[in-house]
Amino acid sequence: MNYEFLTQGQFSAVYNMMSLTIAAMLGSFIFFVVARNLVGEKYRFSLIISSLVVGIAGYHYFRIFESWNDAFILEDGKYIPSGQPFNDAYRYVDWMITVPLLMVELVTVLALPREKSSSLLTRLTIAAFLMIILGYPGEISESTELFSERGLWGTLSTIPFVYILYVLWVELGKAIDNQSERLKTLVRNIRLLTLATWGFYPIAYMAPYFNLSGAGAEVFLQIGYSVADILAKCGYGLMIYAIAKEKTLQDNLLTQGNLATA
Ligand SMILES: *C/C=C(C)/C=C/C=C(C)/C=C/C1=C(C)CCCC1(C)C
Repeated sequence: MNYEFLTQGQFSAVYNMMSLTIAAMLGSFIFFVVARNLVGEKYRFSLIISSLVVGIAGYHYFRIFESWNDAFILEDGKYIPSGQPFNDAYRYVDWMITVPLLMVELVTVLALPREKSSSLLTRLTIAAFLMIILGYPGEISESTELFSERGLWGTLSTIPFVYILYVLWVELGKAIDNQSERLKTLVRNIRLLTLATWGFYPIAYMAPYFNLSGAGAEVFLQIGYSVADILAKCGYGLMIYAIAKEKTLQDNLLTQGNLATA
């Protein structure tokens, strides 16, 4: 840690935000488990994956929260490092599992033709995994120079990141061309949410380049990660649910129509 202490306000802001994140993950977990029964059979798998994602993230946040709590002790009204390191590595372990799963949620809920679906699934999950794995060596390197290990791994990790955005915008757009306007809007929205929230992580990664260090930067990063994680996992899962509901509705209308004309 490159700072001497946190004020009580700084410590509590992170503490409370992490606690809120655990609550959001647990609440979403229950919601997705129950909501599985409210959508058509074809879409249940996506909701199971949504519950898995928030379940895994909820557990990791619990560990991060504990680690934060153990990393400081209150002395003379200030929180000073206790000597136990704050273990942030849980985040990368979490992303390694949950980020590919977020891609699975999206592709499976669209119920595309089998071949299209498996091709998208394979490429998106591998790219998501590579993006996280490649970022990690840079994250733990101490260097703050642009042309350093951090810069190198960050750049490598950005390649699959850009590839994912390309697939979501160009290929996925084409794949849902024949779907209803309402569904297209829902997919457009979830794509925007993905871009807006995923964009935070590489920006946070670059914090050392902007000389963002010290207690204030740590507090900003921890709160930023928490907000981004709630939106990218709970909010995202809710949007997946909305897509599943819409597709269920359309499937029902279709069978009713077929029955009527039969
Ligand atoms: C729930 C957690 C999510 C959605 C995490 C997403 C993480 C990323 C999009 C991370 C991306 C990175 C880069 C594009 C370059 C620098 C290294 C990373 C891993 C921070």
